[in-house]
Amino acid sequence: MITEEMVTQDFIQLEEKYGAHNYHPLNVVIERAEGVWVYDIDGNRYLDCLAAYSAVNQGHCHPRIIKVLKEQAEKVTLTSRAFRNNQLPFLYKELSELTGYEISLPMNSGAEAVETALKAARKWGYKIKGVEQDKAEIITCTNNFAGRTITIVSFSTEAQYRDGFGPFTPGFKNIPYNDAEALKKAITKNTVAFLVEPIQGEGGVIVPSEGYLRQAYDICKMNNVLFIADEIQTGLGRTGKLFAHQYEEIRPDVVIIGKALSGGCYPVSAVLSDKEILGVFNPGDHGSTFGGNPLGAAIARESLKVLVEEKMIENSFTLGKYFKEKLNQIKSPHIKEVRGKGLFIGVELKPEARGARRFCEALMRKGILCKETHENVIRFAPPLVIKKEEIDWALERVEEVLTSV
Ligand code: IF1
Repeated sequence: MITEEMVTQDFIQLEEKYGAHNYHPLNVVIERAEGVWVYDIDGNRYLDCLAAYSAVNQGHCHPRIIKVLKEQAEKVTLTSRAFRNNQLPFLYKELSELTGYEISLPMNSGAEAVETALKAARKWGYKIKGVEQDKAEIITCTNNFAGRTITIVSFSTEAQYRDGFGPFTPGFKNIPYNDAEALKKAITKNTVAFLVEPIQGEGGVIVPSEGYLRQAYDICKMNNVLFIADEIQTGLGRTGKLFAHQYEEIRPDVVIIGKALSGGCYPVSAVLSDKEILGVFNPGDHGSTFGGNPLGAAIARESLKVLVEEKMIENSFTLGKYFKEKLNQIKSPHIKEVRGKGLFIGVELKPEARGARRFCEALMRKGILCKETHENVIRFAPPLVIKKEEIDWALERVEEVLTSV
């Protein structure tokens, strides 16, 4: 019976009946969200400590972004790239001015931007570096997460993400994360790129050793190999800087962004680079129906503006440090390690805690929404607009759960 009076169970049954079961969500049915708070159909309020995997850095339904969404939606939403529109040129310009990269290529999902970067790297390898046709190799790290397409899961080391989806795309070589020596050994005359997350998100908020990204970057430079930073989750303020790679004073050849590029209001992703690399694309080489559409471009422009103007990056740095310090002070028999940068924090539990899921369920009952990653890690990644008193509110409950469950 589909009516306004449906209860949580009714929504769950509809999903179970008519939807593919490719997720196992917590049983909370969200109806409304604003800033760091989400509200379920019964009016219960939860602090969102996932922020849609860092797609909602600016906070849910940011008023300035919603206003632009509404205004643009009443003008024109999609022109296709067969014609031009009056929003995309400004997004290009503002992305270049903000990030220092000469040009960008807009797509929709993060995976599409990753695929775009991989295509650019291969074509750059053949046309500029001079690698033999169809011999290009790209090095990636174990425990990576870069999306769900067949090519991307071809270099995943997570069995479940690959199971049943073969045959896989050749030309990828995996090395251990945080091991510069392994990178040096893996490079051959056919290597065109190294794709790496500055902090591995899904891998369990794995922060590499100080200097790792710099060493890897230098090795790439010495071997004329493109250093590609996947900043889809770590970028746009999440770790307390505009990009997580900026903790190591490097300038990747290519930076991939997505998620918070649109403040969670529309799928917008992009590949940032310079003319030498993205210039390998000629008209007709690559594209997407929605890539660079005026609605997404207008939303992305405003999302970047509020991120900077409302000092969300600085807030992530300051309150992330505070959040992590306080989490470290919790005396819990379950905590193995607290790690992360800015408001990108992972609390790893000991194996005897028997997995993070039940702690996330207990936190949900106390009004906090988190998501476990890789079994034993609770990820705390709230919107970057969170206030200190909201973190204190959360810490009280996190301490209760981690000392009582
Ligand atoms: C799911 C994970 C996070 C990403 C990085 C590319 C992409 C992602 C570093 C692809 C996307 C999302 C996908 C989403 C859950 C979430 C996720 F748990 F899957 F791994 F964040 F950690 N690079 N991550 O994190 O971007 O195509 O999704 O826009 O698949 O359930 P996308």
